[in-house]
Amino acid sequence: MSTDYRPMWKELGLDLEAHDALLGVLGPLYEQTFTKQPNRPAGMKYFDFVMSEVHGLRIQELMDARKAGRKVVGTFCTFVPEELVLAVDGVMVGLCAGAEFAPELVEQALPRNTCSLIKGAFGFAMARVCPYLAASDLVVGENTCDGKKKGWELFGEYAKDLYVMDLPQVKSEQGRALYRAEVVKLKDRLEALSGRKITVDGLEAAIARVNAKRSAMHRLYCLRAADPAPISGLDALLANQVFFYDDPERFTGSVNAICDELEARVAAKQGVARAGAPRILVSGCPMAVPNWKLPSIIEGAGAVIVGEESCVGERGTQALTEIKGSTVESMIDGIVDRYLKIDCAIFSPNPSRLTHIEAMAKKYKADGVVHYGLTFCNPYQIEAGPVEKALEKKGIPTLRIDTDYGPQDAGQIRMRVEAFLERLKG
Ligand code: BJ8
Repeated sequence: MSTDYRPMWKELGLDLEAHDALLGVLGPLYEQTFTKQPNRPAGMKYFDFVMSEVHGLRIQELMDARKAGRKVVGTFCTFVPEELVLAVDGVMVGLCAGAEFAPELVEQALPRNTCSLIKGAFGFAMARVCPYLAASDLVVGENTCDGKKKGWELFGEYAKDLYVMDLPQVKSEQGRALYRAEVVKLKDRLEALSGRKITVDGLEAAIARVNAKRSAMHRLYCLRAADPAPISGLDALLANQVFFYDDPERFTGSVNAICDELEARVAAKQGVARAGAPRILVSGCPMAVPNWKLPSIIEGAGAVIVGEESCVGERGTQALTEIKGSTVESMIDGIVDRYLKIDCAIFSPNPSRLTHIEAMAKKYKADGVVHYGLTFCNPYQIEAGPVEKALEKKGIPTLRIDTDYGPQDAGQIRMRVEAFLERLKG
């Protein structure tokens, strides 16, 4: 970081010593994971810059937005419609949850058998090291899995203002009605927070802005179908992660610029791995920054990841929001329809997720699927069994990895991944 942001972090109430310790780990981890990859697209320099300033310049921008009267809304789930936040001229950001921090504090509040993602969110909050949380005027939680649902009852202590959306568990007519009512309640809450009424024009423009971000990602995903793959899974994951932090227009422009470069690479048959390298689709729990453990192991073993069936990936971005009708009410219907296509494992039953995994495996010519479950994540770990069985039955080799954020099992995972790649060769 080129500027001294310590006064800003102090103003935000961060624990400067703990925050320094976090940055001291994050910087070298990023260097070691990303910058040494061979044949990286030149456009990834933008993401290197974003990551180098993820607690600096971007936070400064959020503070400037707040000074200009805009509201910052922090979230942890892809079910919170960004369109509504943008329609009140707000800024939406994903909150830190991708690393373990201050476990001794966290385990005073949460049981040990809580997933790393929830523990991570609490660790960053309790240790006061997440500037995104500190800069958020409102945090929107959501009743998805039991861990998050009960966690929100405690999380309010660490947020300026916490609002919890209810979510259905079943995609039925009643489920849709419940989600729609919750979207309307959130709209009312955001209007009250910002002092701005959502208009037809404002909502239409907001939908177009979020769709543009998603379309740029769709373009990137499609290019990964090429063999040799023009971009690594790690770099594509990074773009998926930055999706939640960056200014929407700047992000869209940067991803489209990378896609221009990747198109030229595909035409010239240039890739990040050799043609014929084993191609892996990763499916399962979301991977928030800096959770790069499993992709590093997979690509370090000589495979290339060609898709992420994940909320930090194609599950989160897969459908565009249709601009329905010409009233705010009808556009809300378009938003509800789009978000209810997200195949999160908290839904029961959840058959469309399997259909999506199969379709992605085919589209990106994956040789195998690695299913990623965070330890103690009941929804994804329970769904992993039937997903594995169904994929194997269709001739798609599948490896199930259940892990947490810690490095202790990295060696064991590496061995299992290597054995899986041997199986793919056979
Ligand atoms: S829409 S996947 S972002 S809920 S890993 S906290 S499920 S115990 S993150 Fe998610 Fe929204 Fe669904 Fe997507 Fe619970 Fe599992 Fe932990 Fe999880």
